[in-house]
Amino acid sequence: MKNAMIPICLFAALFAAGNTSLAATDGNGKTTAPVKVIFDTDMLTDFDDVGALACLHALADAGECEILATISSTRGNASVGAVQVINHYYGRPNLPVGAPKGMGVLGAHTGAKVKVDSSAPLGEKKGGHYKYRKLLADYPGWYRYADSDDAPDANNVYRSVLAAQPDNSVVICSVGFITNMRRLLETKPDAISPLDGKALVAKKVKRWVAMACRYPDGKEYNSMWDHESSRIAFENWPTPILFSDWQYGHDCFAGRAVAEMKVERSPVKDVFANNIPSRDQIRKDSHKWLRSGFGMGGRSAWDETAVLLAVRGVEPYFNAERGTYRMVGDKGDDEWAPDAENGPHIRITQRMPKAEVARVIDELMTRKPKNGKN
Ligand SMILES: [Ca+2]
Repeated sequence: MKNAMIPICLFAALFAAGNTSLAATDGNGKTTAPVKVIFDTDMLTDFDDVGALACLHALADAGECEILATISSTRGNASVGAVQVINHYYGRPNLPVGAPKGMGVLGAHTGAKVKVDSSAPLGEKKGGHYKYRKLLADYPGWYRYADSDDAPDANNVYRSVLAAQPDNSVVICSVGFITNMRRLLETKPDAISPLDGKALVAKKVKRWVAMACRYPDGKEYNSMWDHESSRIAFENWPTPILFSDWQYGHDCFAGRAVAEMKVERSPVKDVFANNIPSRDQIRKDSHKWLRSGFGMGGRSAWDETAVLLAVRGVEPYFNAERGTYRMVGDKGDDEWAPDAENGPHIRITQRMPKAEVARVIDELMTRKPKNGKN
């Protein structure tokens, strides 16, 4: 099935009760099932990934979603270990984890040529995957894979989880590179499933929510750094894709409330407290900080908005435009082509004021884990 042939009714369903309302009950008091989510994160340089995973766990604690797996899109670093620390904090230490093999972004930053030496001293705060390696140093025993390369192949995790789920039931939420979606599409039938990757996705996945791309065109981190995978996945993905793009999240600031939480021991608080500039710093040069993705409310909530979209849907937070995001040229540029009738993609735009969306995100991120470590 080509993307352009996705029937309109599939898009209508994205806005219907059960997709857009709380999982516990919809607007009419009808009980709805928790949204089944596979979370895919780069957990590499930025830290809105931590906020996004915190939101997801809070929504799972509330019965609004079920987390099926938490997968890294980067390799040779502490990304899987950092994910496991957060999973442990929320009382879900055994969630399946995985990482890509053989392709995609490697090491401590996007241009890295070598993997992180997990046995090397932590070193200076600047660069070097510091914030995530620090989580592993501060929370020993809360993770299994200090090196993401030791984690299972993301393809096997995706295929096993998808094969075990009801048809048309899984939402994939990606807040990092697109590597794993491309690799999944290219998988062959195996002992896990007689279906190839594209057929398995078409059968089991309801929709893919991606934090990626820049409106109306340009370069965006998640879609740019493994742009070949982005191009292949966007062109061949057999379900609707919803985008929370750079344009939506960049001026939606969340996380200062997390940084200022009065809790003793929280990896979520630690990351936000260590990486958000002070109110005084912002006050002195707000334009400079805005260019870097910081505001009085905290950090640009690119990844957290994707989780909100994945679990609670478009309404009441967002408006939606239909069209196509596609990769153009060979340097990682993307562009949006509006197509209100037949576009296979949706990008969200502002409906509720972004400060209100940020408050929803902050409320989720600051919830105490229901069954976790504290
Ligand atoms: Ca991310």
